[in-house]
Amino acid sequence: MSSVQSTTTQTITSIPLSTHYGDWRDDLVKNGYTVIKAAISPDRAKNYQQRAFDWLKSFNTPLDFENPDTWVRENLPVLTDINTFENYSVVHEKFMWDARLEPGVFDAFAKLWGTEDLLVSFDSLNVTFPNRKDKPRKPSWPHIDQSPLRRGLQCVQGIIALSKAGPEDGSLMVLPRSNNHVEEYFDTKTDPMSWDKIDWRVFDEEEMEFFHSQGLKPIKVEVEPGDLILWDSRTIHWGAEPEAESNAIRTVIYVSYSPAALASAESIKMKQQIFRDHGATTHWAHDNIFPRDLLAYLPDGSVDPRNRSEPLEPPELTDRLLKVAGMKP
Ligand SMILES: O=C(O)CCC(=O)C(=O)O
Ligand SMILES: [Fe+2]
Repeated sequence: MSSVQSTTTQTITSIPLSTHYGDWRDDLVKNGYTVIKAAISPDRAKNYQQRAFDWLKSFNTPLDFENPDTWVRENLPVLTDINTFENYSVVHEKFMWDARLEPGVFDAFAKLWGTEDLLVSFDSLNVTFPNRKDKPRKPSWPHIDQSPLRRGLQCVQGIIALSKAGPEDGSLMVLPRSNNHVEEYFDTKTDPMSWDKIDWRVFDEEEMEFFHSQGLKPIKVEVEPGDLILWDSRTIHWGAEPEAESNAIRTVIYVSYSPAALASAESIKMKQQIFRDHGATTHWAHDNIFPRDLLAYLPDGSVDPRNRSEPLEPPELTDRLLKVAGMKP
């Protein structure tokens, strides 16, 4: 881990949103999540998926997208246990920036926040192969990406779907309306001394009972390529791996924008350093800026000789890119 500390400002006030917009913003506020259909055209989404696959192929392993026998760790660059790629500067590859900057994605967040003066997260790529032969399916991992110390809506996360997700496929699971119950849960069922500053809180099965007893039930967010899922970081969620019947290679890019005005000078400075390093940070864009490892480590702890400190194909540094990256006021 880098020596740079994370920035976390617990004091910022929550972002007020109305519940009477008459569009998807109402669902986001009420249910804690929403899906914007075809934020990107399906053809463009398929093209991004192909570019993600080309990136995986650039490591010159026997990986073959048509042959499930080759869907094993040895044939893949280092990935996390939630099937995300965040090293090798992938976060700053042109295809990742192009997807983030797609007008349908940018405009959705601009509409949500009522401003085009936004910052974007430097977040990862997820490629999840169904029925991996070398790895058991990860059980559910319900969590939120906001500390109990922060109150109200402070971050809206996003997933750009580049593959289809039907009932048997890998996708985001959400507990609708849990965004409106987690604070009550923390206040009535937990000890404030246990509240951590980290914007990450996992719920075990027993804790989930509280929410189930309020009638909340998890659902899988089904999507078509090009759909944009948005959710409140306080909504309980997890990424579900594909079931045995699935043959879809789940491919998604995480993206979150928030108003630049919410970022502290310290957060901007940190973001700029991470951008120069071609590094990745958290799901958040304006705060909770935390550098992820720049180096890719193999399971034995050694640095992957395939490590890359810059993208294969860098993005064009347009005015908009530099602004949302925090490099230009
Ligand atoms: O991959 C997913 O669907 C969920 C990942 C996640 O928890 C997140 O992006 O915050
Ligand atoms: Fe999450």
